[in-house]
Amino acid sequence: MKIVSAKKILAGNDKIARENLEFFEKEGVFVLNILGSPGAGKTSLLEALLPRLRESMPVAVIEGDLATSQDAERVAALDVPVVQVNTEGACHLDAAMVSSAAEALDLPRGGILFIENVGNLVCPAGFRLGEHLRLVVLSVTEGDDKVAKYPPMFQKTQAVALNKVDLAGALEFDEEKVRKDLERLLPGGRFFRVSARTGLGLEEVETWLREERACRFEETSG
Ligand SMILES: Nc1nc2c(ncn2[C@@H]2O[C@H](COP(=O)(O)OP(=O)(O)OP(=O)(O)O)[C@@H](O)[C@H]2O)c(=O)[nH]1
Ligand SMILES: [Mg+2]
Repeated sequence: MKIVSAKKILAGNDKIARENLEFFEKEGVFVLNILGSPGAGKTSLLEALLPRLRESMPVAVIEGDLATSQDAERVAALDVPVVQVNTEGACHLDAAMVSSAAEALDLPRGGILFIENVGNLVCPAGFRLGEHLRLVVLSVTEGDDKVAKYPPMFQKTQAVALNKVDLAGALEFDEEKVRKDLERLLPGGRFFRVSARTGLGLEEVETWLREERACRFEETSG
């Protein structure tokens, strides 16, 4: 009987992810991997951010879902280049899928490529895609215990956006608890309070993205 260890599969994925990152760097593309539960508001956040960002830089999106092209259609409605990956059952994107999708995409050279991962708070955490940074979208409707209960997702990101804060008043959501759990799991990580619906907090996310891109791709003069 042949047994393939998960470690070997992850090592294979990491190798392709490194190649993806090299390719994106060569092409001048800053890449953000967006993760979070189904329905957290990943696509809604993109719909709110893309029109703001593309005023000054090219943007593009890779959408990951088990089935349908519904999220890609939402992005395409904004006239933003987009490729939908259907994982046909897989609960996360992997680096090879991103490599194929990038080949099919009009690359946003000098701008930002967003990758919306499959909605899932577990599986996508272990699979690097070739991204520069990760952003986990957590919504108040999921409950304030999710950071503590799903640690890998929150340990392997650089930033968390707490979304749907416009609904917080209708829920018993303890934001202090979430902040404390994050300080423990992700010390020094960025935290944004946002509402994709009202636009609250989006300016901070936009500024963060611009700065993170600039510090990697824009040479400092003087
Ligand atoms: N009130 C409120 N609703 C929101 C907000 N952001 C998203 N929603 C709603 O939440 C639902 C799910 O949003 P999506 O953006 O599709 O979530 P998603 O994370 O992309 O979902 P998957 O791709 O299926 O994982 C939709 O009905 C949105 O209108 C928000 O900030 N406030
Ligand atoms: Mg979505």
